[in-house]
Amino acid sequence: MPQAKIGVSMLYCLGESFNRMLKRLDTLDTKYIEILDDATHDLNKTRITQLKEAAKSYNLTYSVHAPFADINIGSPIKPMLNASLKRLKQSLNNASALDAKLWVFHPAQRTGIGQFYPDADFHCMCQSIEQLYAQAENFGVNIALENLPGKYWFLMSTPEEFHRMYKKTNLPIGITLDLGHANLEGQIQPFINELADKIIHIHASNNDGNSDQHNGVADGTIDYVPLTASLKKIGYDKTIIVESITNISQSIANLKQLLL
Ligand SMILES: [Mn+2]
Repeated sequence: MPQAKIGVSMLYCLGESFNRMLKRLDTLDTKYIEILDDATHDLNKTRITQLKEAAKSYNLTYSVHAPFADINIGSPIKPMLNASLKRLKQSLNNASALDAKLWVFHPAQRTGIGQFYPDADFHCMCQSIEQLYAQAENFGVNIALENLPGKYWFLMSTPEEFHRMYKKTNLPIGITLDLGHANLEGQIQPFINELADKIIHIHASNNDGNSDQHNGVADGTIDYVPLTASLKKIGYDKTIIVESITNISQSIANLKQLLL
């Protein structure tokens, strides 16, 4: 039986120093770790060396979450778009240096002037995706685009938008299915039904269906019992990362109990 690989994102300790986060790596009940290359935990040569040493000591496998603060791959303002792409390409380079198995990134966010340029953000995003994909191929890094909630002005909140992006770019790019984000749109099951073969990574948290709370997996309106049953049904054997900011070890334990 294929089994999902349960891991954890270090997002929950972003408010702590990088060194404090580093010390936590051997205390977690999993070997699959997602590092957020942003803010206080942004990567550099020294930190990559430290993380690689930790991976060797504790037998860890990394994925890297791209920076997302003030990043917009669909920005209509050229200097801003270029700054985003520059930072993202640097992060891809970091993921490659870290031997990360996957690099996860966010789609475009609508802007206050987007309504005057219908669809410009979508087309700009597709061009950015093409650039990032080419760069990732050069670095030998696998990448996956994440679904984000439409209510927070993001594109790519529904399976239809992913179908449209595939049609436009014709790239075999994978999806990171964020269950919490999909819950805000009532789209969890549609994603699993329509795009099972594209989902190569999952972010697991929970919420009340209204705001993106990143609660532990047991704390919200997502019922993980039928959800994990449907993941087993499609033979999902890739990574599922706890991306909550509370109840970390309980969430890992819950997923292990449901999936393994
Ligand atoms: Mn996520």
